[in-house]
Amino acid sequence: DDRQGAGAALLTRTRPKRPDMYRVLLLNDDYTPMEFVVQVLEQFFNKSREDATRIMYHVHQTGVGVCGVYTFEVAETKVAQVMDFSRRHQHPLQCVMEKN
Ligand code: NFA
Repeated sequence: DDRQGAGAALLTRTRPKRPDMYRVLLLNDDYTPMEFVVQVLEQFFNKSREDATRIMYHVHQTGVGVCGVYTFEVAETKVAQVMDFSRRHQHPLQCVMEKN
């Protein structure tokens, strides 16, 4: 068990548990330029040009693709950054997160 001694009464954990992880996804649309999607993957998800291009074509062809897997706070931040960047450039690109 993960509780011990006086800590059990106070419901404190002694052993840290692995955090829930969240996939961050990009969704395809008919209007966002391919080059813009590649730029997003390089800038916000630290992908190489080659990996970014592969992921972009995967999203283009299948409708959805994984950009990365992060803790809740990091995933939330990535989604907000991509949505804000896309809106500012007037592209309809959608970025969402889902529990792993
Ligand atoms: N489907 C878009 C186009 O043909 C490119 C795209 C790829 C958009 C991946 C969104 C995500 N211009």
